[in-house]
Amino acid sequence: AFLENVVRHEKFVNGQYDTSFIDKTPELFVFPKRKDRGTKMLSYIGYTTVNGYPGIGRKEKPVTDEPRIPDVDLLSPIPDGTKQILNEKGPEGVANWVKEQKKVLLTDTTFRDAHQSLLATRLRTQDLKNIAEPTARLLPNLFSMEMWGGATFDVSMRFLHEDPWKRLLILRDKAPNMLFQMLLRASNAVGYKNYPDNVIEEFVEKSADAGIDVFRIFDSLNWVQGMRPAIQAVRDSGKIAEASMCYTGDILDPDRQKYSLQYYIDLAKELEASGAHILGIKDMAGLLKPKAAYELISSLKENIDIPIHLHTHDTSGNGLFTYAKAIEAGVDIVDTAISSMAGLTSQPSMNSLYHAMSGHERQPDLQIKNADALNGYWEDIRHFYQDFESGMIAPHSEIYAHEMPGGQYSNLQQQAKAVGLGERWDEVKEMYSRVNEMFGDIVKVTPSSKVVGDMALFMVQNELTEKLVYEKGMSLDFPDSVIELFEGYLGQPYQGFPEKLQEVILKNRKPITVRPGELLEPVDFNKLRETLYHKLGRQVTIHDLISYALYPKVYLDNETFVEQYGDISVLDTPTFFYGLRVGEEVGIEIEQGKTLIVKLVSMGEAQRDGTRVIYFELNGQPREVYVTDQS
Ligand code: 3PY
Ligand code: ZN
Repeated sequence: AFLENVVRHEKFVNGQYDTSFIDKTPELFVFPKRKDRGTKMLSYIGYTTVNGYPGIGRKEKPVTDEPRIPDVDLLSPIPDGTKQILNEKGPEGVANWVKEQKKVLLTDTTFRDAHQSLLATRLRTQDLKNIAEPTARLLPNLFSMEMWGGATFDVSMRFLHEDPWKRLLILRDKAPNMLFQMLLRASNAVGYKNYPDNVIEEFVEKSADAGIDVFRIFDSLNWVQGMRPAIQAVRDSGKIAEASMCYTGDILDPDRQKYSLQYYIDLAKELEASGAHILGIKDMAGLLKPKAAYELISSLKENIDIPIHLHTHDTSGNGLFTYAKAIEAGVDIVDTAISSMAGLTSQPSMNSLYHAMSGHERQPDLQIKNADALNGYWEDIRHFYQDFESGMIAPHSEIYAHEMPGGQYSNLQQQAKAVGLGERWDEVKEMYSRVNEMFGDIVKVTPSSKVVGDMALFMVQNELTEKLVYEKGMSLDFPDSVIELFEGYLGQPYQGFPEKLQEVILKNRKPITVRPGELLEPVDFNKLRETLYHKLGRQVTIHDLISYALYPKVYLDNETFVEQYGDISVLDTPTFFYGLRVGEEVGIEIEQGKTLIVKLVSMGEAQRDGTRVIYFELNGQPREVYVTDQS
């Protein structure tokens, strides 16, 4: 702090100093008082109580129950699971083991895609941590738990003010018997654009070290060339490469044969040849109809040797029907979620699938009573996040028209609200499918789906029709993401870009056709470490570095936030989102054995400048914080 004061001093800056400068300048010895953890915490609670949480706004704190954690004996050894098979036999050993199983295997997506799809990815680590060990003990027969990747990475920093790496390490510790699975957007890592190859390599290696076992790798345009570096990096790390093809269109529709059965068979063979241990079918919007699933899986089984893992979303309500047909056709693993976090834009319910397969020789080996016991916890937890629900309460068969991924639905809805289009959501959805056609019917999954969403929002906001886009296009400033897609920076779509639209969007820019990774300069991690060290004034870990390399602004904004408010991941979720009610008292365990008791005593009126005094008790002592009322 002293040196900071010296170098900031105007005499120092202007070079007007001599050796007596320090002696004669007493203000150098006045150090800013660092706020203690308690004060930071009160500032956050005060601010949130007055102004609300982003995306929720100022709102009465809902009445919720303490989540029901199933009774498990925490002292007995945790039963072995698939993680032990990987440790003993390696990735090929796991793939062989999967093929030997007669019964269909299950992945539990509750910790990732289920809440990404139902609750705008807002599940906090604390709520995952509390149920991770019971899950590991109660459902040791799962193939894997999908618990990282996709949108969880940026959302944890951007909105939850957490470190995504810590989540991985914490959960890893609680569930040592489970294969941990993540969703990796190939060269887009866990971001929305292509990164240099060495960033992908570093990310995969460190994720593997921190505990990821199965990497579901996909490219948002099904461009295998863009997936190869990620597949190789996973193989090099000794983990399981589940290379995936995204399912779009409808193989049963004779009028939509751009993405035909043959297209998927060829793609699957290419992925197998590229080193996949498992083939993933990523039906991100839930478009795979039951008969199509039967035909697709049967044909793939004839054409490839590696096991097949099917992922769908239950948006249409047909998810279980699709799974039943896929299971009959020989699919090896399917993605499901715990019932109270299943259905609609999420995965089909694991509990329901178990019952649906009663009497069938491939019925999953699920301890159904245990799965039911976990249900209660998630039912309670979901109430904490009620303000992030999408509002979809019934099967939504329009999905076959707009083809929006389940993971995007609630997020795009939030984005629409944020730009004032909340009331015009139906129009946005309609526009989304128009944009898809304009783009030449592309695969829509993060990040290509985000580009389609951005373009749809842009067109609705600016009252543009397709015709107007062509007429006025040369004078329109299209969203950056749209320009990048058409420049080729997300890779190449199957059968290329529509040329006329590409010209209108790119104007004088020239598109690329090579893999973006061939053009992007590698990141110099040593230099980056120095830059970040100077920005933060502390030692930085490799995890900090990777987060910063992927999301420089989001990462730094979060650092500033944490500097101001401290580690708020320790707050209980209702308090995190809504603050406290007057008179309410909560205990906050800021570290093991150290608990702050916080009570909101009263709130002063807003002054002319918007400031309000919030009166708390902290461990019984009166404390005040000043909060700016933003209303
Ligand atoms: C993601 O990439 O986050 C997805 O879930 C895509 O479906
Ligand atoms: Zn999904």
